[in-house]
Amino acid sequence: MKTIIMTALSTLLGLTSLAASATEFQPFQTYTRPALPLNGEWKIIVDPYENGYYNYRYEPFDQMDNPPRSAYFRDAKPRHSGELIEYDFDASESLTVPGDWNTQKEKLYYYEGSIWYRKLFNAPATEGKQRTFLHFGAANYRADVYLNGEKLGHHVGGFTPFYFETTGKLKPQGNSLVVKVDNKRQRDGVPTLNTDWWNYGGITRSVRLLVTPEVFVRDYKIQLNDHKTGELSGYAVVDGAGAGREVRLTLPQLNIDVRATTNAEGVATFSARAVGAQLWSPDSPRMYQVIVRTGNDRLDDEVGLRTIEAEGKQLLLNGKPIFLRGISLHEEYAVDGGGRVTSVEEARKQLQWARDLNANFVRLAHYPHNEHIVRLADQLGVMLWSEIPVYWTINWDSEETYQNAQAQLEEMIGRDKNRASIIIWSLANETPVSEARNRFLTRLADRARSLDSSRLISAAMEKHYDPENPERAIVEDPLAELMDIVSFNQYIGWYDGLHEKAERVTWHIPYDKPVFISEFGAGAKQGLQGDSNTLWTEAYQAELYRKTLAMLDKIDGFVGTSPWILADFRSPRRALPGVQDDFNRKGLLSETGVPKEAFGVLREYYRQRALERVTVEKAEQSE
Ligand code: GCB
Repeated sequence: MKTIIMTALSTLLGLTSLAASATEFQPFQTYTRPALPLNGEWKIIVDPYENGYYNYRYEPFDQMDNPPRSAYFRDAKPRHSGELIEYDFDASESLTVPGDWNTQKEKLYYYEGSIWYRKLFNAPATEGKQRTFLHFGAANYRADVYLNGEKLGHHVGGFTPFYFETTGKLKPQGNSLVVKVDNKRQRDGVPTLNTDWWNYGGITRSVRLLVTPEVFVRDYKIQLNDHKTGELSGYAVVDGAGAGREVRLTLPQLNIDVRATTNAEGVATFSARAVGAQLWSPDSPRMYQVIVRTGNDRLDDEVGLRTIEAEGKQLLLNGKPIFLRGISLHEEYAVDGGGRVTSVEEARKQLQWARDLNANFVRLAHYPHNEHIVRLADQLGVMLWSEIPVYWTINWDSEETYQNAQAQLEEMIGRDKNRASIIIWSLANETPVSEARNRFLTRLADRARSLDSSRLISAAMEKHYDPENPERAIVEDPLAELMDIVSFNQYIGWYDGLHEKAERVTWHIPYDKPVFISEFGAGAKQGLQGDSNTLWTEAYQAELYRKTLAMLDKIDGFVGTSPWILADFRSPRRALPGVQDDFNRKGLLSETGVPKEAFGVLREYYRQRALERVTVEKAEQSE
């Protein structure tokens, strides 16, 4: 039985009302739209006590009818020599946007709290009824946004986009945009207090000002439903229109040119047939131009067409079995002391490292990464796993936490649903089994399926041992029933015995589903030589890779793996001086990109895997 069930397009139409505030996020496809970038230098005030936000009775200024000029978002200057204003953005220091604050100033390396950002800008020229929107790629973790002293809204969640309409709110010159970014970790947050990555704060992705016509194409989706017939379906969401508006979808290279009419929510649905389309795959990442038009608005994009299915224990890309030669990745580029990835070039470098490993698949851990890397993966033919930071010990009992996780899921899918490279949405990582957690993740899985029927759903689960046989590993979790692919992390040879244990362990995975090992690994300090039984040496890590890969090869239904991890990454949990120094050392590369011995082991394993597939395909062709 195919585990992908087509969901009626009508269930997608929860995504339709007008964009008003970031707290009611409706997807907005902005990447290919022209925009005024508001990147570069922003003035900042570091505010650990949130003095610019609360008065001395701890009452928030932005909830007062007339916020005083001492509120930092008023961006005030003394009007006369007797006016007391205890801040001054103009005279303050600066940070670069996009970017984390931790790696830009030494004093902010460990900072967790609020920083106020301020940018002055002139409005772009607009005509007639054109509309304007301020769009943020991401800010970690909570952002409160103010324009010319007025609150536009706020957004929670560090890795997904948000935006506000600013039509009628811009002055021709000298607009003051103030953003309070707060990265304090929260027990009820997503993620929660405890993770294994650096809590980089700041406006970490681009800020852009978009100008659109009064009525414009805010969002669209196109998907290939059947690789044999070329049947496509999709929809476009028109903002500012009610029913009866014509929308035109064109894929010129496929001679597709269809028209549809919006319903009362501004949604137009399409179906079409892609005759003779070349399907997207890692070997041939063919992209097709897409144009969605309404009135004088036009959204340009490029998409790959592919199907991905789980059938029994097989994973099928365009109907053919595929093995995921993967690697996990954090959104970090620590070369030259850097932190979060901020540019296309850095994202490209990360994918290039993955390709040097002969990988065809990358797990973007543990939160949605920047849009650059997802789009580059489309172009380069790298399949992706994208996940939300439902990690370890989220507060499963809190409805607010659930809504937060669901919003992040919707924002992730909303942004990236047209990217052929993404084949798996992952909902959670290493979460402890309980009734409350099962309920939480069941709801999330239902939501993900209702938004997107063209991908697989998974979650990184865990193994346990048979109480009667400590070398019989079992993957059994009620969550597995809900998933299209059974994925789990395991650390035999690191947190669980030494690498020789991998030679003895057998696996019991009682599902008729593909099996994916989403993590394994060992720490090694690049350059540390020694024997293969000594922890932290390159030799130990390399030996662990050899033994683990041999073990995984014996698992029935093994369709791929994304070992942990491509490059060493910062984590405050990693304190060991001289070895870790704030870095998780499970990278196959050092944080600056120098390969360790295990890099070569995995590269060779993947080379063989790729060759085997070519051999099978050749044999099939000659049959
Ligand atoms: C895991 C986590 C990952 C950690 C890794 C480790 O299981 O999913 O986030 O960084 O182990 O190195 O311990």
